[in-house]
Amino acid sequence: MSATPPPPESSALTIGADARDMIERAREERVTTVWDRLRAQEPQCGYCSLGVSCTNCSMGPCRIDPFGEGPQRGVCGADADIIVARNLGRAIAAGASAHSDHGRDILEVFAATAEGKTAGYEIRDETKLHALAEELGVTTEARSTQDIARDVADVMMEDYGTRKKAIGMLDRVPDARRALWEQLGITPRGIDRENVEMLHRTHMGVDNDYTNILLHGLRASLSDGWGGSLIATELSDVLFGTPQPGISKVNLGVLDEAQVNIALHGHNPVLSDVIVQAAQDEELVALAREKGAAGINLVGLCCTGNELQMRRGIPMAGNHLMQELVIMTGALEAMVVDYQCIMPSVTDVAKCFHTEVISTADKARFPGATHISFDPERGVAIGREIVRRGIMAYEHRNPDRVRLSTAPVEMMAGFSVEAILGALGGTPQPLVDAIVAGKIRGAVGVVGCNNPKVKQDYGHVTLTRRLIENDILVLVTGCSAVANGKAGQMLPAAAEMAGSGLREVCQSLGIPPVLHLGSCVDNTRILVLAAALANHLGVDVSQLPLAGAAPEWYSEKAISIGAYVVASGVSTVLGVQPPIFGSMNVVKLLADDLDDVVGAKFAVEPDPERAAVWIRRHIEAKRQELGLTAHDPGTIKLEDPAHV
Ligand code: SF4
Ligand code: MSK
Repeated sequence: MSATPPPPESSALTIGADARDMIERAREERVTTVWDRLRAQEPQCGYCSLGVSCTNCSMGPCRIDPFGEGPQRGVCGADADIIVARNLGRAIAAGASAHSDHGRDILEVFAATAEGKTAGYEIRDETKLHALAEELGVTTEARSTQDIARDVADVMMEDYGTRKKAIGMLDRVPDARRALWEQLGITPRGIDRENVEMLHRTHMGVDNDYTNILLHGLRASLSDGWGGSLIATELSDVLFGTPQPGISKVNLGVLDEAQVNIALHGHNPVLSDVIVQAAQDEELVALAREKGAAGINLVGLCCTGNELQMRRGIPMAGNHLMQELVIMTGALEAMVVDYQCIMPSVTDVAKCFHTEVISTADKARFPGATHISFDPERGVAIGREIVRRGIMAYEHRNPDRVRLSTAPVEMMAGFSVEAILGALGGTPQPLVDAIVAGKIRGAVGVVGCNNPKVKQDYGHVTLTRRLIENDILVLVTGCSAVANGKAGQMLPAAAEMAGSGLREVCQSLGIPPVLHLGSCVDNTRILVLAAALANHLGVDVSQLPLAGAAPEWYSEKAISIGAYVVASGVSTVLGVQPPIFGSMNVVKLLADDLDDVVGAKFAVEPDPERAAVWIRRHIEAKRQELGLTAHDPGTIKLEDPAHV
């Protein structure tokens, strides 16, 4: 038997000094991390990687031989096209459901707040509430905020289980795109409906046309992007405040050895917002001091962290692959989790330290964690109870086991669409002028997760850097925002890294060349901005010099995001291969034919340098089609022989 090869150097796994240090510590202390578990799984199943395995019924499981020598049909007769399309359709439905259910949870708290039945919540952005009410046809004149909020909640509830022909916020979409969706039969009718229908269609013996399944996949994803996720974003702004740019800090160095450290992890801001209130409670601060700490230090992880960072300036400890490593610092008293992207392994790592993992959502339980059930009627009291537990855990910290070696980095966060338009003087025209003049060639949303198959943050940071060097404005959300923040690319001073045109625009506005638009549900902010730009110019979104990228994606939510971005007219590059390559028909449909159907398509390119070339070519082609021929000073020459 051959000996197991040694694990790769930590520098091959991540570009972060903070992450490298903790990976090495984990090895020294024999604590298993995500990278170890990935190695233990390798080689991963080739059938599943190609998307040609199926477990949809008990006549299976079945698999199609990609080399054409073994079975070409499942027991029911499904071929590779059907199986790949069904698997992808179900992944879209799962991702869209996750985001949309998050939206529903916020909607329920919003509705209860309108009824005066919550503690610790209020309508913080009345202007936005009024704008939403007008958009949704709710009368605002001579009515109280509570009455308006109650009606807005009712209308939004209907978007989930509606009998209408279309969900409620589609008037933001350019007319040409709306007409196209109608013609294709992919206008989202109801959020729950489209996802339930996807599960129905992909049951054995229902939809056996891969094109038809995938068209419905676009519809399901649109119910997320223009429905559930958009509700999450809009109501979070109404309840917790619409973000405005502010300076915060990022990386593991935001943990403070002298304080009680509590990490807030997951996606939903409803509980974390009241924890922020509780952490300022004088009685609890006094208790922390009594226990010997200098105070209470809240830090964020993943998208709950993004929500808090952009509204409250709470520092960000890290993105997806940092969740085990933050416990490895030995300085974390409590990790409070809500849902999504929380590895079940965090409770195992926590056992090696004094950290208490506290789960809070009844739909997301973690064996080994303390469960404190979230109830908005007792929001503040629950927030206090959680903070108190963190303080009590501080007594068990072993100072000799604390290892914090990295200084935090500053970053700017909080660019809501309202903040961006505000910086531009209330209209997209200055942005349009800069694009027409060629100072800004176009804009790209670089979004999504980390994946241990990719060197952590390398994809996000490299792609973003090449784009800004080439005068392409970058909008980031989710884990990409954390990666770029850690790399120092999200401060106004980072304009120095940009090409001359983008640099000039950023310096005149005092903004970074990489703008933080928020959490994963806030990808809707990118959609809304793109639609506003298209409406301003009287064109469709697909005509604009825009692109999307998810260099390190891992989750089903990212598949839904990619699908709704493409269905909205923005071509998107994926850095991790999706499980579709077992069907060349599906690959051709998504990477080629879709362009003729929705004016946008997918590409897969693991190398961020080459992905930057693909995007540059795409953006310059869009500019040419619009007749924008201003001088192109880019550093990536389009005639370079790099192909995607
Ligand atoms: Fe096999 Fe068809 Fe059942 Fe899938 S649905 S497991 S391909 S028999
Ligand atoms: S947290 S969905 S790993 S971006 Fe939104 Fe990060 Fe992806 Fe989760």
